[in-house]
Amino acid sequence: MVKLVLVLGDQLTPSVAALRAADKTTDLVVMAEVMGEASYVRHHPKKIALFLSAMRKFASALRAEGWRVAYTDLDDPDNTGSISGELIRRADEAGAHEVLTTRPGEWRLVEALQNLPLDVTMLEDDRFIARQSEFEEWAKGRKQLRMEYFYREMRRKTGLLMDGDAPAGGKWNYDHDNRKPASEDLFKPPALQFDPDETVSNVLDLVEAKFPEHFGMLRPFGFATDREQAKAVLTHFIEHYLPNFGDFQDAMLSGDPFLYHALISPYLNIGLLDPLEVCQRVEAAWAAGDVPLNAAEGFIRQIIGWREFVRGIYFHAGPDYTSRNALGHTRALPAMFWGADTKMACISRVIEETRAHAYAHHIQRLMVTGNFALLVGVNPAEVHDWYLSVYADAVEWVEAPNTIGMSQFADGGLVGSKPYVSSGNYISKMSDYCGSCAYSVKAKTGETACPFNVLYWHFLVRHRDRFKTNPRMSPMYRTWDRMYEDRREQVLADADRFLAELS
Ligand code: FAD
Ligand code: DLZ
Ligand code: SF4
Repeated sequence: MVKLVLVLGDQLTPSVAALRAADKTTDLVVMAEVMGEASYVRHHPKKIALFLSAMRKFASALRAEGWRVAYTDLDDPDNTGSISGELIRRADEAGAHEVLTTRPGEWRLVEALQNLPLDVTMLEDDRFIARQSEFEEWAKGRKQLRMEYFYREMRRKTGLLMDGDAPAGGKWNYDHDNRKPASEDLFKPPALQFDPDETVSNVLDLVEAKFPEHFGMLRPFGFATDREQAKAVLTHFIEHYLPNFGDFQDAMLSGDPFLYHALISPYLNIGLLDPLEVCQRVEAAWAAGDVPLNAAEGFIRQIIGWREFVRGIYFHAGPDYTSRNALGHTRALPAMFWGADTKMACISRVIEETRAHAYAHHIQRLMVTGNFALLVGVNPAEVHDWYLSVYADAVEWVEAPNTIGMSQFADGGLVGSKPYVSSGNYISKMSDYCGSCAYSVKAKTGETACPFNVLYWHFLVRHRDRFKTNPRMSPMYRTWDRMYEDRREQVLADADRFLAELS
């Protein structure tokens, strides 16, 4: 009896679990471009174009390998508009009752597939270094789940940067070496971009016609959309950027949105690159003496540490994770996140880069937009929807723990031990944004004071009961308590005025 084999838009790996378990000679692969997935949040047009282009190319590659593929185009008149609808339609057409799937990366889709009136087998997505059961085993009995310890387990498991049982170079983590601000590098080759081929051009026309209202610039579109191109992006990174990755990982520079970052998260997340292979290539570059240890370790930690850790957290925490709101924040997302004018140069820069590229690097997401949303008390569900919409690499399993957890502290400390909040000083130190800002980062109070400077204290005061005993935050409360009374009143009044104007 024919089985349907579902391949979702982020499962574009020839060896994904459902394809491994299927029989090419009898089974039918189902892939579907559907409005439900393309618009459940208002995805950036570049993100939609990336997913649809890569899906079309992957379907062609499967056919070339001898698979039968039932592929639904977005504008197919019979398109039912949802993954469930397409599976039911294809099951009727093929006389099938059974569906093989690989577990989706979003609870929403897991639940939709579990509720299908078909016989669904859901296999674990094993394109990760840790199985979920390993994460659960590691998490069992721990009071706090911290990335650093999980990361060490993953180093031991993979043998990456290990010298027997010890970490290469003697230290597990070289983050302390990774804190330099950047200046313009005239000799840095630009990021690798690809001219749209016929498949991509057709998708771009489709996306332009169907999603004219979505925030973000569709063109120019230079994303990799197949495995070969994604590998070329990785090679470009290793050869040209990786040596500086560690040093400038936290830096932000107005003329250079990409700096020395890898730009590979969308390809890892949709299945065009494999995380272990990526790390092995980086390790080989270090072993060959081409890159320093702080760069190789810093990079590998992001993948086998953070990426694996947040995935474990997402499935560990359960389907209600995205509605958590530990700090009780209720403010609507300010219009500046969708491009409305703001005098804050840092926010304006990051939003413009996001609009243009469907990309911002980690520190821009965490310490500029995320920091601001947290300080002003935006409802974390709205912040989550925004991050899920605007970045090409956003799939919920990775986006939600980063947003709800790391950035907004809405999970009450599951991902991070303290909220990532800072005054303008951090942004000033790590970027060149403040030089062109209408506000002064040096001014601590008054009309022209950097809003981060007053909002930072306002946040700490609002949440004093929760954070005053946190050992990593109590020094800040002591600093606040030592300030003159009139200075404290001025800071809070300035913050209140800013917040009132924001509303
Ligand atoms: P690099 O800086 O070059 O890092 C290399 C790789 O490490 C990345 O490609 C990525 O796969 C991995 N990585 C680095 N940091 C993290 C992290 N914190 N969590 C998981 N993987 C990480 N990443 C996503 O892939 N999808 C998201 O939707 C996403 N949303 C985020 C939302 C917020 C609020 C924050 C603070 C971070 C988010 N991140 C997300 C993590 C990180 O910002 C991106 O992975 C990174 O910016 C991707 O760019 P890059 O490939 O150039 O990464
Ligand atoms: C993000 C996305 C988009 C824009 N479109 C589709 C689509 O048309 N068909 C599809 O199968 N998947 C799409 N995706 C990805 C899914 O929304 C979802 O993020 C992942 O499949 C979750 O694992
Ligand atoms: Fe941002 Fe403040 Fe610097 Fe302006 S002064 S760019 S608001 S950190």
